[in-house]
Amino acid sequence: MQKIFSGVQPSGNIHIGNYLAVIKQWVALQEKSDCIFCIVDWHAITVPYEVKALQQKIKEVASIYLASGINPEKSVIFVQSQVKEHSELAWLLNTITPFGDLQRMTQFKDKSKKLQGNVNAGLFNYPVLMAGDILLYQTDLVPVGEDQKQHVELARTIAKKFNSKFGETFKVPEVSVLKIGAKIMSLTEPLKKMSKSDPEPSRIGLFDTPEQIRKKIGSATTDSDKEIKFNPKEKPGISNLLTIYSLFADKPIKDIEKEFQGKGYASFKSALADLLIKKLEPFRNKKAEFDKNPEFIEKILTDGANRARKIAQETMQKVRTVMNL
Ligand code: AQP
Repeated sequence: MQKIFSGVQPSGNIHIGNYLAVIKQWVALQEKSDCIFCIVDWHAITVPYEVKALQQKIKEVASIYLASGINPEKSVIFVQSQVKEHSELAWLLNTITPFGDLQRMTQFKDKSKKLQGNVNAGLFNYPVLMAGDILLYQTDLVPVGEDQKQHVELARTIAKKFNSKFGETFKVPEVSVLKIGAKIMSLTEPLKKMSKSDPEPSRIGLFDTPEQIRKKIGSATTDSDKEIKFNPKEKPGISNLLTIYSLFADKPIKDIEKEFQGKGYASFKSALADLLIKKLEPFRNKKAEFDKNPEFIEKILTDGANRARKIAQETMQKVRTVMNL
């Protein structure tokens, strides 16, 4: 069976971009693959974070995985920092990763700009840790959003370099990025991607209340004319909303354009808010259920870490042998 690895950072409120581009794909993949879904807390601390809230954020990501339909009996769900081999492999891979390759990473440049130069070495080395995450599990396929594609490509380069230097050790993973929905844009600045770390009301969180959803969709940036037409270059705002509608309704964009022909933005936005309120209801309900029973999530994460650690230790044994460590 093909092996899948992917993850989400517990770095804020998980939004519909994270869900539509990635988590939704996982649910279908787990039927036919061996899946490992990680909560990548070591990545989340590469930028300033709220220390006291971190464990709560980790539990929230786990609730989202479960509420989306990830089955913990089939798939492994675990927290990165509970499997120490991730940091060990990252260090070793650092020694074969060219500095220049890391300097070229778009996400590093974007995040450095956001942090106005207040950047730590962890953020710079983030893609090497991510390569370690993927390669530890002999992964075949990594489903990610558009913004993480470059990092998976670097993981491929690192795997090939390691194999040629030390002998066949790692599988070289493929990347999987959706054709539509791989980059959901900000509601307030539709030329930028929706991001957990951007201020509200730029995103819809999976636990947002119906009132918040209606308000944010109502105030989402659109364009000066009134036509509901998909044209990301000229009408980025409405095109982004059409993409979100299409992915939640499982309907082609062309059909939605027809349905709202001549109806104007207000009526389209109201229908989109209704749809999101309905589709996100299970996330709110499940979260309330899990909040009442924290031991349930803790048990799943402990079991998951034990299963993940076993695979990771096997790979590390091979790595130490070929590197003569
Ligand atoms: N706007 C997006 N549209 C589609 N996919 C997205 N992803 C992130 N933003 C969008 C994908 O979601 C997965 C998990 O993301 P992450 O937790 O690794 O963090 P990120 O890529 O840095 O995304 P954020 O939401 O912008 O988080 P912050 O603000 O914390 O940096 C990844 O596969 C990502 O591609």
